[in-house]
Amino acid sequence: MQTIANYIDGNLIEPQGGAYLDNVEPATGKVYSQTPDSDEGDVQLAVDAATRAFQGWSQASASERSDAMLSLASLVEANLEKLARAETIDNGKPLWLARMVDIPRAVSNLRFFATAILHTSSEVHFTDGQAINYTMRQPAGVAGCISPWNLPLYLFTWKIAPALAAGCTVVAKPSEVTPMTAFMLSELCIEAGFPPGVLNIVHGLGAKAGQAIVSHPDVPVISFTGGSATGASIARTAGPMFKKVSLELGGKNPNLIFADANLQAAIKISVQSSFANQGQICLCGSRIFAQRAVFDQVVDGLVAAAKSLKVGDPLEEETKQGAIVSKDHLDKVLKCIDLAKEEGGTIHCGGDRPPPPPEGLNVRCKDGFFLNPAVITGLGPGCRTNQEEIFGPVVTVTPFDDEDEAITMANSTVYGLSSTVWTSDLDRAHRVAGKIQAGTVWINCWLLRDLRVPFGGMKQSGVGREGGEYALNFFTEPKNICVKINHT
Ligand code: TXE
Repeated sequence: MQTIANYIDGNLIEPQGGAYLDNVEPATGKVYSQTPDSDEGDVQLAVDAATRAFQGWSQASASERSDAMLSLASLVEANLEKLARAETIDNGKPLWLARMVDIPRAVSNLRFFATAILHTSSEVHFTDGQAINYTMRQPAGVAGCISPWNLPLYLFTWKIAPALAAGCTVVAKPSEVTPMTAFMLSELCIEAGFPPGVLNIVHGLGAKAGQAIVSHPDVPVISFTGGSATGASIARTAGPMFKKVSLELGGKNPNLIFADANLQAAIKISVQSSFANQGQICLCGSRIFAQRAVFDQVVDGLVAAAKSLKVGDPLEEETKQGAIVSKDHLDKVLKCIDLAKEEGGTIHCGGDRPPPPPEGLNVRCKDGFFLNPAVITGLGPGCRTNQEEIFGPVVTVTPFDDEDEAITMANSTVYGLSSTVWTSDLDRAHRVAGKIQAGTVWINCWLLRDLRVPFGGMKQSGVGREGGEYALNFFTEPKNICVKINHT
């Protein structure tokens, strides 16, 4: 059984307390590796190493930082197949998805920020002929980066890449549920000759290792992606310490389908936006609102497509839906399905476990955490099923009559992460997009990403924005320097 190590000051080391957590393969339900159960002592070692390395890294030229990151990116790319397989085993997602999205995206996150810093500009303000103000951007210090389990290496690199590029040194903690690819990245850092102490990876529980990072006085900047309740807890700790905090939290994203939309495309992409990665993407559209004239057609199309998605061994090429990430999370999603039934919802398909071998799952996966994707109707926008984040392969479909009603329903939750609008009316598309409370609105598409654009949420979906300059600005402190011009 493989044992994962912390990566501190350029070395792979055991947790100081010698304690480990079981790491389970979701497709089989079996423990397959051990993860450090790190504590404050391990975080202290990592912060010490990051603090020592800060001087050199923050003052290295942009091209030196860029070169180091590009070498790492090339090694990640060279190990794509190995990393994709590891991600699939650790998380339960289909191998083709890890191969096509997760690992390539980790490479592009590193490359994007490594090259972005070669093309920055500085602000200068001329003040009525009396002074010149110029703004320096200096790395904020040791950055704490805490990432979730749904897109493990993808979101881990989405945080550490801008932090490192900006000149911060990093203490990062991947989710204890999916630690493997971050561990493999630490091995690649050693192979790439990444400078010791610049990136430190501490594995362990959120309430222990995560909290130790968030509350550490020498970590002035925290970037977090995860659940809203955890985000609130982090904000409670970081607020009184006046830390800079970026929180990318949950969502309950609305997907509005108007009768004038290209329905074939709307249904095809809505199946992806509802069920991709087993519905475990913060950007998944979990509430579909369909205009009444096309409601039945949308439901029928979604149900037919959901039933055709092959649920099974994520290592098999034809699998479309892999395993839910953990037993705990599967139980949570199953409870949500029960709640939808209690609330009077009609389950058109899914919400149940696929049959055991020989009819359903293969023998390897008989104890895995699988769930058939569910399409639910008959629920109003205000019920718990339509208000609370489920974060699984579950979508509700609700009819609406006009634009105002659709917008009211879309905005009726505490979340505001993303939204999709399907219409062929250009005016309507812009009108509706302007009124939806969400950090991102996709029109006639979903998850079409550009790494330069602001990414994040309104309301309880988060604080701040990631992506492009937004992320680089977050990891730096602006300093204005005012130079008086004497007119003698
Ligand atoms: O996430 P947590 P969980 C949502 C989704 C899910 C719910 C809970 O609804 O059901 O959140 O998932 C670390 N101080 N999302 O419990 O706990 C933790 O170790 C510091 C949405 O798995 O928020 C992990 O590294 N760190 C989401 C990370 O935070 C703490 C993706 C996320 O874990 C901590 C995942 C603490 N006190 C879940 N407690 C998205 N927005 O993409 C935990 N952590």
